[in-house]
Amino acid sequence: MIETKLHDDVLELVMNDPPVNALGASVRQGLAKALAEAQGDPAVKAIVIRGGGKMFSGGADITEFGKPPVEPWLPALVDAIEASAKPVIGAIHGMALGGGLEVALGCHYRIADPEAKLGLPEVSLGILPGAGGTQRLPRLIGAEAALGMIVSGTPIPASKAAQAGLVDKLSESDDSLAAEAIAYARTLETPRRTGDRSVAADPAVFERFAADNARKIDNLDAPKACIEAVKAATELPLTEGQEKERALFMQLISGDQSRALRHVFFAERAAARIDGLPKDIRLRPIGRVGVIGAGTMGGGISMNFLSAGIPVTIVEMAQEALDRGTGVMRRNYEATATKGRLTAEQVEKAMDLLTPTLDFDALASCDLIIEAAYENMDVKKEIFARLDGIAKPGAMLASNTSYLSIDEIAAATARPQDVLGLHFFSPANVMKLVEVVRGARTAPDALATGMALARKIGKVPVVAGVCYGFIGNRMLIPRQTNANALLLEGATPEQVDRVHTAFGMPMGPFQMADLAGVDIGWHRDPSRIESLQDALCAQGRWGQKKQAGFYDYDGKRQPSPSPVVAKIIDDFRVKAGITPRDISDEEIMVRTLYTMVNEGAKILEEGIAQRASDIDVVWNYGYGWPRHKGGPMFWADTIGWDRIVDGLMRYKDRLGDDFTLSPLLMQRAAEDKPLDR
Ligand code: T1G
Repeated sequence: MIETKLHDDVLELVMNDPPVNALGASVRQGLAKALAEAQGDPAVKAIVIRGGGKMFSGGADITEFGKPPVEPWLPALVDAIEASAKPVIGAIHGMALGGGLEVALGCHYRIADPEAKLGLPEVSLGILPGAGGTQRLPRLIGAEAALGMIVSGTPIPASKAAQAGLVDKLSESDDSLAAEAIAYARTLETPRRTGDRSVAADPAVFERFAADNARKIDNLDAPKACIEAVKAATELPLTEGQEKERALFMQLISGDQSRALRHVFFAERAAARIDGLPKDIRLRPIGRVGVIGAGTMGGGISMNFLSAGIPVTIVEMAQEALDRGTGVMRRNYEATATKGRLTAEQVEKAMDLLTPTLDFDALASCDLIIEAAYENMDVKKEIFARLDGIAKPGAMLASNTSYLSIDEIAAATARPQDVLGLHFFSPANVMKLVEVVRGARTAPDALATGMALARKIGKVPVVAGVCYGFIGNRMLIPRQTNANALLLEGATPEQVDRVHTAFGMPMGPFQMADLAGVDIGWHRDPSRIESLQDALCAQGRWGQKKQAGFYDYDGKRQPSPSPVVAKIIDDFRVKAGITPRDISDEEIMVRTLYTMVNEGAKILEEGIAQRASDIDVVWNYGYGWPRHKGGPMFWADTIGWDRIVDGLMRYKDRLGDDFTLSPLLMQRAAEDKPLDR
């Protein structure tokens, strides 16, 4: 765990606990022991602490949280490093995050590889730096800069850390870091303890910071605690400030929000695992990707691969559509460059990898072909039948369908083993989630390749089985059905949406319908009016794109309640003989959120999702479920499955004739056991 090497009079301590040198008990014990021995060793004049493998350290071992603490605690270890009578130098490469950076902050000096990143991401786990970070970082870089790092949780590059005074020296490179650290240590005679410093700040700094960030940190416990802890650093000596930090840390770590955020952290990583598949399964090489359709989805999908340096052949039926699609892609890249997140060269490099063509046969050179055409089964089957005769042997054929059966599409080919779903979420070049849909006959290596490729292009992939809507969109069905029914029974679009946004969703069902397009799935016959959607679409109320949907929109796409929609709803009520009634927010919650959880339990029972936490990942990354509530299934665990069952039973008569309670959900309520354990 801790490798010690004596270089003449400099002792090098190397943390070796792959993959991230998490500061688990054995690493802490090893560091503490080596440090203590070095104090009494006359041969040692200075000490260097370094990380083995790919980084300095990814922080405290999150898997230890919730278990009985094992000595030495991390704060005590950091204090011991700072108390060393001999100079201690942190040599940072890769990443120094959380407790890892706090170990470096306990060191008297810091040297870093120019490519290294330093950060305190604890806030993203619903906690705060609990090993002195909130007290030492402000003493090194000032309160305001420390607030920014700690409350955002975003790592900074070593070059910026050096400018800020967090890093004392930059090495020539990663390779020379170790040797340069030893040489640097020889130039240092005495310890320089950060804890001996003080830091002053106008109290108004903290109020202003909280006010400026109110919208982002509202409803969240950890950011507020971070601000309080950094403020304490400007008012208290180190030890008292550390006591304040500890108290805040202990409050946060046992709270629901931190439990939920840690759940999301591990759930995302668990989703990458495909049960039953060998970890070292041989992947198919993907040198070129073909995309069929240059519309919103096809263009967005293509951008993911181009940005990852993977050439794309994009096919359309007409030159005008092809030109429009490639034009949108270029404009998207240029917009990103305008924000400084891309250079002009990077834009050109990405666009140079794009081969737009009307020639369907050009797809013969592709290793993966993604169909992003019109959401119609006949259209898709025709395309896949045609692909079957063009694509090279072993090429993977994927559909971006958001609901339809991959098995039925695969049956249109003679190579069902090469067919899978890659369901991107709109806008495809932005949203992280990809549902990787495994057909009954999808080959394991094709599935594994789809998962690995999704991660390679920066996505969060989740395996889904075949059913209507897979995981996410299938759970939207009961939500939307009940939301529409609630409108007819007396609720308004804004009331239903407000229940969801107050819960923490970025938008409610009707705001989402207006954004995505009310006309999705509409039969396009304005004379046929059988539903609210039909009525709205017949009047051209197709959503934001038409400045009118469930809401009216001004020129800046700002929504306002629509008297026209209110009238449409009233007319429907009269026709259906419904007398509107007052509807409570609680009823809306049960009928639109509890029903989603019930559907999630069915998805789990049917094996459509591998595990409950995968369903949470889908909702976190595909629909903006508030991460501090973990995800639909984690949230149900938190509020209690019995409460879900009770709520659904209370409104059973209003949930529609085809509503059934998931047996798994009832079983968990009876046993009061979480789904995944
Ligand atoms: N503890 C335990 N396991 C960890 C871990 C950690 N800190 N970080 C990563 N892992 C596991 C991860 O679950 C995965 O496991 C494997 O390592 C590879 O991770 C007192 C209390 C460092 C940027 O928040 O952000 O310090 O799935 O796939 O893409 O103030 O891991 O293979 O079984 O993510 O190269 C603060 C969390 C902790 C950083 C590397 N630190 N980690 O990314 O690999 S709290 C963090 C990350 C703290 C102190 C407080 C990333 C990474 P498996 P990976 P990666």
